[in-house]
Amino acid sequence: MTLKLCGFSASNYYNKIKLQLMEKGVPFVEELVWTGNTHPLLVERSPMGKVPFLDTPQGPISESGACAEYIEAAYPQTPLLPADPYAAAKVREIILHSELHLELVARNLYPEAFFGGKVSDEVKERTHKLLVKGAHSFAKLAKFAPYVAGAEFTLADCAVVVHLPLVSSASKIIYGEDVLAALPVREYLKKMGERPTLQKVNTDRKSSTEQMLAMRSKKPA
Ligand SMILES: N[C@@H](CCC(=O)N[C@@H](CS)C(=O)NCC(=O)O)C(=O)O
Repeated sequence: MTLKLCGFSASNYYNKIKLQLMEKGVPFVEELVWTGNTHPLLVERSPMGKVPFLDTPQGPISESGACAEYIEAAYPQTPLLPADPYAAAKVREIILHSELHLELVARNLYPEAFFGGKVSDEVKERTHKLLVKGAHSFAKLAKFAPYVAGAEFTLADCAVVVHLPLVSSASKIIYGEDVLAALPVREYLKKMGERPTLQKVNTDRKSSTEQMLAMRSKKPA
């Protein structure tokens, strides 16, 4: 059975895994699964109803971190984690940091930044403090030399290349300033944008985002 990546291409966590699979040359198929529902086909495979999840020959796996580790272990070709345990831990540290202290924090702003909703001033204020702290500490970990964890393309690139643009644009829209402005994110994204794998992810992301926004606008309020 070919590995199946389930979810939709507008999702950054989905794209983190899609990029990993393409960079490694692992054959996979995509199953379009939207979220925001309790369809048994979704929650039986992803208990939180989130995407992405993988359908493997042995069964489903949810949570992108668990999916990424499974792919590295099951498909050792083109490893995206260093063999050295310390170097591998530093890659994982960047991924966790970018998700726990940047992307998941910025996510509080998405309803207003991207979906025409409203976020309270209190949430905006608290989120700003956390984002500034997260960005400061991310700057201590990220190398951008030229890849985020150093000289090699790793799993950390698969994560930050899809998360950082969302953090930057949400903060620019809500606060009028980019909380990541002190980091060379623009140059990094430009360089990464030369990769055909990321170009494919971005093309699919754009059409999936249009589809998602069209569906949302048809939903009754
Ligand atoms: N911790 C999860 C986060 C995944 C996530 O939040 N996915 C979003 C799409 S980008 C989602 O499924 N949202 C729908 C929901 O939370 O119900 C992971 O790493 O896979």
